[in-house]
Amino acid sequence: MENCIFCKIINGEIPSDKVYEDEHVYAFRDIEPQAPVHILIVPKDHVASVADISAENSHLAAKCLEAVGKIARIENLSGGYRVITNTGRDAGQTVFHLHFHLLGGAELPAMIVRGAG
Ligand code: DGP
Repeated sequence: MENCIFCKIINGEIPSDKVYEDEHVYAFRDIEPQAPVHILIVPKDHVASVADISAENSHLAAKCLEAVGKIARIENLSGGYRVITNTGRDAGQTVFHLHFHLLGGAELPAMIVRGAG
């Protein structure tokens, strides 16, 4: 999609530190890492967010989630990791191309989904 920064990364217009790629998925290191390992896993086809997942495109989200375990093994995240997807303004989504943050490599700090921590 025109003017989508992640589409430009996927098609090579903008450089990225790629960690994994297959037919449907592209994964690269986040430019502002919030953990020792912080990878963004995105579908190659443009979907704006979880709110836009439908019966027609849900296989793209599934392919991203299938890639999570593979990438975690590549990155040696045997101690565990967190997967986050921000959806919409209130959640802090800044790039409107569906992406899953894969965070790990250390004990992660408390976040809202972890309750009192
Ligand atoms: P979110 O706030 O959930 O929409 O996360 C967007 C993430 O994308 C944020 O952690 C920073 C990252 N990001 C934005 N622009 C670039 C870029 O050009 N390259 C890379 N590698 N990451 C980017």
